[in-house]
Amino acid sequence: MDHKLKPDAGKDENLDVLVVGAGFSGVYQLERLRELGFKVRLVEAGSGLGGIWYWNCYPGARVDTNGPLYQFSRPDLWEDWDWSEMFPGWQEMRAYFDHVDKKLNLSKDILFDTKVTGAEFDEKDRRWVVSTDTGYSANPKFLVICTGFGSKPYIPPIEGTSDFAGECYHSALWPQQGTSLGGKRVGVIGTGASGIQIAQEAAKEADHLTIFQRTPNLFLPMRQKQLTASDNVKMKKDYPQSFKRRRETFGGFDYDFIPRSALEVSEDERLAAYEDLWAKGGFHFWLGTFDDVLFNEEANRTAYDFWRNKTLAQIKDPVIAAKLAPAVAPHPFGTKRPSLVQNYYELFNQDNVHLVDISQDPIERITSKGVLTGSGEHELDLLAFATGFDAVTGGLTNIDIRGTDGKTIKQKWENGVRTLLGVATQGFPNLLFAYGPQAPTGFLNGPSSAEYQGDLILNLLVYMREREITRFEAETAAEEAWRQHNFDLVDETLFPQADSWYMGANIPGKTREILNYPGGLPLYLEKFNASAANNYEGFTLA
Ligand code: N01
Repeated sequence: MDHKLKPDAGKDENLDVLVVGAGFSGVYQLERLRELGFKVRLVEAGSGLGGIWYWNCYPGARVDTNGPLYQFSRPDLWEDWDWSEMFPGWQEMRAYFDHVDKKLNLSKDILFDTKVTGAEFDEKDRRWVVSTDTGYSANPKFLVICTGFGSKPYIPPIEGTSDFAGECYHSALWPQQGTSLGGKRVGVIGTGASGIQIAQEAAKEADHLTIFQRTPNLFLPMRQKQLTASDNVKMKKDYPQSFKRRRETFGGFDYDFIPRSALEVSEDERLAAYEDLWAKGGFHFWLGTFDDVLFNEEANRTAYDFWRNKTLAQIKDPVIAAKLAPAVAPHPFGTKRPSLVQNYYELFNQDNVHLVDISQDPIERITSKGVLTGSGEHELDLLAFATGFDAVTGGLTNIDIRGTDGKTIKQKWENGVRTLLGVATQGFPNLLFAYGPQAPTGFLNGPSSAEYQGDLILNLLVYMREREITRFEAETAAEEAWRQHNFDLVDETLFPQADSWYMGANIPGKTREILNYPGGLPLYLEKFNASAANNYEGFTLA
């Protein structure tokens, strides 16, 4: 039986909370708010749960966190759930969300296929007036936006795109019914996590694959593993410890940086440590490395050199190898998210795979037949834009959310983001956001954020209810101080050197600034809890 609510044009007049978005954060909010006795509804633009895992159904879309940590920590949700792979694909993530839905009976409180288009704060009633594209509206006391870091796809304005006669999709807007790559001439623009995952699948079946690379990205070995029932039994014994450990680590994983400088150990010791991290796979070589690699250029260079040697060894053609792993690092290692690969570099040893270095051979335009670069026309049947997102802020600025002075969040943040503790912004009372800007977000495992940051949001709502407080608003001075704190932290690191989405630098015209809290989860929790312990210092409560 389909127990999903259908989109309707109804109105919810008496909600305590409206949650927007049914990814990890939104689902966590819905379940916990219900449990705490709030009257809550969730609105989701897609037809199913999963958020990023609903939209990103391109071939090869896959988690970059080892599955056991990429799930909710509640035992009743994992006790009878087994993972088939260490790094699950999007289909398995969707099945997982279905499992969670069945267990928690979430869908009965979710309006699917309903996109929130606008929200305005009604000061008189101290309620938000929320509108959607289906006519459904709501007047909740609080609005909790969980649209995530990647809900606004970015398609660069390349001349002629609409002339292309073949299939053309952004990675995050892939057709839900799928499309075959077999026997086709496939082109992929963009070599971030999405681009290389599509490429790895396309190289298996496509007649020909052309990868358009602007900047080499520094990928790490995933070390995928198929999991048996007994692997799952074994892993489950460790789950409680691993989940507990997340709170103590920078990225919400069950491992952390080595508390030593890469430069204070002997070369042999350093190489042995790097070999070990490399062999472990996943993000170990990034978030489990020496603790100055992301801070000190010389230390970083040792990681880059190691990475480069490992990478060059996988590619036969030295000209291609130099484009994928150049002698001069395109950015300090780890300052762009180092996506995980299964066999990406080896693809270039195949006859049907071709790399176009568009930094040297730029795209002139897209034609009806394919992509025209200086060296000629690359004819294609399918063109994938894996060109990323207006990340971190796009999910919020995309909605016409108007605050007390009638201005939108987009207008407020035109010259830089201002938030208090990465969950609220002045002028927008009773509005909270999860996995958004100036919170650990892109540095943090998604489910860890959903739970840890989620609890901070819930605590605030409970605190207010207990004291019959009906309005909160971030204070200007406090959010300026939070912004400065983010800047002070990032200035100590190498992150500002990369044109990454972490820095808002992947979108032309976007303010270049750190968008993800660079202090790690423990410090973030400490700062937030200090405000909470001081009656939510920095918020005006009324
Ligand atoms: O996007 P990206 P993504 N002309 O921004 C290129 C998560 N994720 O969707 O580097 C030509 O990383 C751009 O080039 P350059 C993960 O957190 C996770 O791949 O700017 N090219 C770059 O190569 C990830 O970090 C998984 O020079 C243009 C690419 O497009 C985040 O999502 C899977 C261009 C964009 O890379 C984003 O990843 C997928 C232009 N005009 C995504 N504009 C998992 O594994 C941009 N590019 C869980």
